[in-house]
Amino acid sequence: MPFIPQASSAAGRVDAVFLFILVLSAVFLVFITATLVWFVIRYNRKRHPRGVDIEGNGWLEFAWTAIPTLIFITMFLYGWTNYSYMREVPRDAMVIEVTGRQWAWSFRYPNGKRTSHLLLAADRPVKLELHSLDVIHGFFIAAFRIKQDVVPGKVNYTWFVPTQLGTFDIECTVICGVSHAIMNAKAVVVPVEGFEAWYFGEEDDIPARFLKPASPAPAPAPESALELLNRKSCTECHSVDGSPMVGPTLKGIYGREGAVLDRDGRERAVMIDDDYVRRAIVDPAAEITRGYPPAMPETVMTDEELRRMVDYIRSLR
Ligand code: HEC
Ligand SMILES: [Cu+2]
Repeated sequence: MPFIPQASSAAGRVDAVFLFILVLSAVFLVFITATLVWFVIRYNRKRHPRGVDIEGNGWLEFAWTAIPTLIFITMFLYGWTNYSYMREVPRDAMVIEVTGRQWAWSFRYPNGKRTSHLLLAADRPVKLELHSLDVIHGFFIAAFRIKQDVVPGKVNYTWFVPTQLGTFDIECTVICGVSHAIMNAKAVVVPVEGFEAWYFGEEDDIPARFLKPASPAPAPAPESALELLNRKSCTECHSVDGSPMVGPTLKGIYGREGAVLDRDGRERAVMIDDDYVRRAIVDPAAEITRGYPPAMPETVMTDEELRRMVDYIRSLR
């Protein structure tokens, strides 16, 4: 019945409370509207040309006070028990640090691994500690029915048990700047063995095979350089066709001269060559392209991936 999968321990509870309040509200909407229409007809002026004073009715007043009070207390208790379930983190939950910044999410696991998507083991509880580096963001996974503000200077948290294998959207729900709409990531739920193989293995960021939807194609084609830029979120801020986005386009910049501001705000001319491109990706805060905000996040990548990015940008004449 739900349109979005119920993929976490919290989902069924949130839906149940929501449905309870929705049905109650619908019943009252019908009841009040019907009473209204009935009164309009029954006490029409044509039938009752003269108004009559009505004295109090003790039982009626008692009923319309007591029944709504009981209903509200039921709503509160039902909501509260489920809310407190969602606030009480089990002790064995894995704690993952989530960082929100304009305009990307990043994740840090207890063993230090950093990723740009959230890889999770099915049926294992996780606690997410939410940090913001700049403004207020909203951490939302619809399929898990969790949503929590991410506030600078404050650590919020949420927890859940992922109960379904699959890939689910992570979104930002607070208008946090021009590129708010691209502040997305994926939550990928895999069987425990797959998670542990990654967690205790060599790979740092989530390997591409986890992000691709399961396809019947027997031999997956090797990832193209553009796909690599997509997976690392580069193309959310950079075009490869010459149009400016949040960041400058990557087309045709190689081999030209560019103007940058260094950490002290001094302007300098640079030659856009391998070294410059490499620096711009690895340490984006060191040199800021003139005319653009210092919005580029640091990205986790292997040396091999970095080499392919630089090669690709060089080839975009
Ligand atoms: C959140 C947006 C964002 C993301 C994601 C992002 N960048 Fe950037 N990038 C920018 C902005 C803004 C600038 C210009 C300001 C600066 O230099 O930091 C920039 C500058 C650059 C430059 C220097 C361009 C020039 O003309 O001087 C390169 C090269 C670059 N980015 C490559 C990348 C690559 C490769 C990735 C993916 C690993 C990436 N960027 C991810 C926003 C982003
Ligand atoms: Cu945001």
